[in-house]
Amino acid sequence: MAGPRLELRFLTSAERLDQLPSSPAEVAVIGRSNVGKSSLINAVANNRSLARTSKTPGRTRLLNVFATPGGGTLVDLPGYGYAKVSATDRAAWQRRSEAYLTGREALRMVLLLVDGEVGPTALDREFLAWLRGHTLPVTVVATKHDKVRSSKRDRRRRDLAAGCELDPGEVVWVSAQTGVNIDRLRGKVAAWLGEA
Ligand SMILES: Nc1nc2c(ncn2[C@@H]2O[C@H](COP(=O)(O)OP(=O)(O)OP(=O)(O)O)[C@@H](O)[C@H]2O)c(=O)[nH]1
Ligand SMILES: [Mg+2]
Repeated sequence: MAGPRLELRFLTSAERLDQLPSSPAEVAVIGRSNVGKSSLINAVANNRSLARTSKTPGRTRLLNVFATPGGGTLVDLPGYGYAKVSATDRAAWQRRSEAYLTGREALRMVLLLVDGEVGPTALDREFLAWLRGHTLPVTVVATKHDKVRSSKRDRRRRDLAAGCELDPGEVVWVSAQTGVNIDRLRGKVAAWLGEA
């Protein structure tokens, strides 16, 4: 594959903010369960077996941390919105995620993943509003570009962006499967991590 490289290796899994390693710069990947967070990390790193992906939603339960040779980190956060999760687990997810997002000093960018075929959902919009309310830096990344027919993509892109209160050009729409726009996103991630 052409374009910039971003070398990432698995560093650790943490349950809480205070268990995370120190980092000079961090990018967090967050979104609905099954939206394609782990697949996206693998695509960006060009390594299919880095982050565990699954057809079963809710597989990623910990904060999985990946690091570049320069020390910058990428964090794969547990997904939200999975119907079969108990109210107690949901509350725990919210508490942990909010603690992480508001307490992580190294955080340079939150990549909010939205399913390109269906999103944003009500929960995505709620979460985006919460991020903006806390003035956290956020980039909306739409996933699963390959699942929308090319004749429908312009419309879908506009609707998705409008649902996020963004201009269509502000949303990066990728596919972990075909690699569309992965180079572009990789370049951005590298810059946020101070690798570019
Ligand atoms: N067609 C297509 N399928 C994708 C794409 N990205 C992910 N998927 C599929 O979507 C499912 C979920 O992908 P994951 O990467 O495990 O999703 P996740 O957001 O990490 O899920 P959790 O860890 O459960 O929150 C898997 O079956 C993937 O193969 C994509 O770009 N295109
Ligand atoms: Mg995952």
